Amino acid sequence: MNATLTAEQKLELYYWMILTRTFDERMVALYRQGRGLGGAFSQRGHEAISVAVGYALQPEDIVAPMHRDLGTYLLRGMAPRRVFSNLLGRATGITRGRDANLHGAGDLSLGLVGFISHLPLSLPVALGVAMSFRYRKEARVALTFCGDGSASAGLFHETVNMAALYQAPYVLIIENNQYAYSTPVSNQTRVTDFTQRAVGYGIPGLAVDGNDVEAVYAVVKEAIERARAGGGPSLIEAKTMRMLGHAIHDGAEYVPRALLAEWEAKDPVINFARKLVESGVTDRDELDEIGQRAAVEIEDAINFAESSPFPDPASVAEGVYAE
Ligand SMILES: Cc1ncc(C[n+]2csc(CCOP(=O)(O)OP(=O)(O)O)c2C)c(N)n1
Ligand SMILES: [Mg+2]
Repeated sequence: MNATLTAEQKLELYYWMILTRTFDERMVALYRQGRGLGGAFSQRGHEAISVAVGYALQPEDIVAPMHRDLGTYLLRGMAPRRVFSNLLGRATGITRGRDANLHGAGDLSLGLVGFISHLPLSLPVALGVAMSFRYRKEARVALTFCGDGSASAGLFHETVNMAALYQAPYVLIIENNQYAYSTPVSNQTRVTDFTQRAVGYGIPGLAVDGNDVEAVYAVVKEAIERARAGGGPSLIEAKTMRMLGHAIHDGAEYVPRALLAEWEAKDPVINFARKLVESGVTDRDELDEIGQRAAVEIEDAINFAESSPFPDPASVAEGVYAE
């Protein structure tokens, strides 16, 4: 399967990467200024994964993202205005002010299953979706994410086993960002090579540099198309680093500074920009222009969100259950 990207596609990927990064930076700044509401989970460091996945999926596929998969939300067509409004608890947000982060924020018309806070419950839910595609003989794929920490939960094993047994059109990305809150991977499991788990269930397990958007795209695209063609599920471990704390309140003092510096040098957005220039795909001016476009879009989203109303208290009982 040929996953070669054209120059135009690479620039598109860069746009989504910088849009995701800019959204995240502005979100963090807003919270630090006391303009946020509730908690906020920075995805800094995860851009290549969430963007590549969003890019590799087809419109008919279904994805159940986690709390650090902002790029996937944006690529599915979730407008920055809607996401920012959600973070600020406004009536114009995805959950109409019911939740002030990305938890539960889905939209099935965009093929997005809302993130389920109880980890890793998105895994069996996405498997249910994949099984429905299989029963209906539809050439569609369900993809979901799991953290290095969530991969220790019992449901992870039950779900992967069942997906493998029934050869479900299912793709699972383990985002190994080295930490689960303050717990490093080495304190979580003796098997720190997560692809080995795939062996135990008889499905392909592939490791990929989660900071290389083109590499993630190639691996994920292949897994998606294999699943679509009836080839069954895949487990992909994308290695990256959570560059900030677990959430906005967490300064992550427990993360060695040297480790962060090591990963800072592998920044997925900066390195992709450099690669695009060095390989002659584009020049700095064009990248700056794309960055400007992203900045304008995000400022518009913030203005829209901050000037949007909070939900009417009288509507509190509306939309509590799935409609
Ligand atoms: C069942 C359950 N227990 C605890 C939590 C609280 N919690 C939220 S995120 C998190 C850490 C998850 O780590 P990981 O799976 O590695 O994902 P990351 O946050 O690193 O992306 C914890 C313990 C939860 N959401 N659900
Ligand atoms: Mg983690």
